[in-house]
Amino acid sequence: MKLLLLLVAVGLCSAQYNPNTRSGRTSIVHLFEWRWDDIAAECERYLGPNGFGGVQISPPNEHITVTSPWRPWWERYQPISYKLCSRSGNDQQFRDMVTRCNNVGVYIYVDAVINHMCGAGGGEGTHSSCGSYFNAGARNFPAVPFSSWDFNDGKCRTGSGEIENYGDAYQVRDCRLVSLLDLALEKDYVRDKIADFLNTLIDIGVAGFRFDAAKHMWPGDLKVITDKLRNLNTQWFPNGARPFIFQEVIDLGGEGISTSEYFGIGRVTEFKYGAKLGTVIRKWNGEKMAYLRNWGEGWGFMPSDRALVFVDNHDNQRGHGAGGASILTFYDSRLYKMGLGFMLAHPYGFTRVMSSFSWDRYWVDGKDVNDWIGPPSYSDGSTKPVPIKPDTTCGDRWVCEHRWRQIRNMVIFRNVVDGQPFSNWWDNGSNQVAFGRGNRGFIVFNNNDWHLDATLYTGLPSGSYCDVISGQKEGDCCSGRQIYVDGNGNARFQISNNDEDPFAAIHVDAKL
Ligand code: AAO
Repeated sequence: MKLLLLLVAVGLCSAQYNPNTRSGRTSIVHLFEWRWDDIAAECERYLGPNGFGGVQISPPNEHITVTSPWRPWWERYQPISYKLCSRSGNDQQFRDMVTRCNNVGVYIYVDAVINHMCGAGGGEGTHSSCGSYFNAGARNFPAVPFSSWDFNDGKCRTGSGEIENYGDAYQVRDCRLVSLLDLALEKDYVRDKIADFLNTLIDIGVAGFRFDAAKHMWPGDLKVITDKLRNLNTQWFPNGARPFIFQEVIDLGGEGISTSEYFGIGRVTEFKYGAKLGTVIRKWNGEKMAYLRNWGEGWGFMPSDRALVFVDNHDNQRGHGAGGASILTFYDSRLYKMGLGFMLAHPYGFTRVMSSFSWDRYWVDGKDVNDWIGPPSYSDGSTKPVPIKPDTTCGDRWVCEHRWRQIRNMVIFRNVVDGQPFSNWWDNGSNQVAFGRGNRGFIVFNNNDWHLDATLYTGLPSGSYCDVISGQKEGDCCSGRQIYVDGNGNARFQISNNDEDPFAAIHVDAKL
């Protein structure tokens, strides 16, 4: 009995850190601004068959609509109510997506915007995605309902009512982030409204949440809210399964708030990861890939089992949020693929892949003034579907990084090596490095300006393997280069610095 209680207690403690992905699926993809109908189809035709664990979706609840003159992507971060109609689709489409994705073992993670409602200057009217009336000036959101009692206006102590100094934790939590009306999460009424919203999503069948702007909410308030959440829907998840929680807390060091304050609630975004990895792969500040030998906690990151990691996100790929110019994106595709390759091969953290839409960047004084541009859309502002071309890539401005062969195959690599230790590191003291994952996978990078020709110990069983970066195993054939591992586990790798992708990866499921 004691043992049972202990197991239950351990289960409860570890619960919100567990992504709930189906066994053998180890990454999620952020299908930024995709419509629910397209996500449902993508789960069935692509994500399920290729081993993706889940999808982070854009905020599903009612949001402001901004036409100035075109609709920016960021309107979805300005809630008007918790009704499930958004630029991505309505309530029925949302439910259909969750059911269809869950049925193929790809789970849905909701971007939950619960820190605030729309901006103070959002005006009055029904310019909202379900047409609900609101009045930002009067703090009136009748479709929830929230009124002026439910906001932090009286609590914030800066003159402007805005966050003025990120060194002051009180300002960051009690004042407005870029004028967004800050909800009073210490009020039971507000907490209950938010918990009701999240519980509705849980009952529909979602597997977890990204807490947007978690840094701007007191950890104690988030704890009370998460304690009100129900277990996941047992139609798809085990009895007692808790929602996966990952919190957006930007902590590059040197501010008033640190990520560790949030470990009691769930996982936390590790923003140092993409910022540092970008610096290393770009070889800025004297960084070299050889220094990645102790990547992870050794670089001052949070504990691996608390971290949600990514190369770029929807903010820092366009200069919002944090990370700066070092962040790698699809615009730097060659380096980007290497960054993703490294992240997906390395055991640190729970990994999220970004899937973007492109826009025409236009730099004025070092800032991209087109950073607001929304997803491909029709003249009435509604989002266009994602067309799939015969070569399996996406059309329009949908980038679909998750469908790039190199990235998709590394998502599979991570599944194949799941649970295996980081092993057999090699480097040339510069930017040629290699490492394995136990006896199941091995990866080699050449980020130097010269040829790599090295015989390395891989730890893999002897045989011929197909490199899943230059191609992949198709039946008994390999469409890319072949690597031969000898009876001692050694293999010769030759990677030119001029290769389309200067890295190679092999794993036991790509053995010929
Ligand atoms: C839009 C307009 C605003 C307008 C507002 C209301 O752009 O002009 O006032 O509407 O009408 C998104 C967009 C916003 C948009 C908003 C609402 O990004 O442009 O505002 O929707 O529509 C902070 C937060 C972080 C946040 C990030 C963007 O801490 O939570 O800003 N990310 C999330 C979402 C994001 C969304 C929101 C939150 C709001 O992912 O998409 O906004 O729901 C420092 C701090 C960070 C802070 C950054 C940026 O970072 O540490 O916490 O992020 O500043 O202000 C170095 C430092 C690093 C520093 C960074 C930048 O890297 O090391 O610490 O520089 O200075």
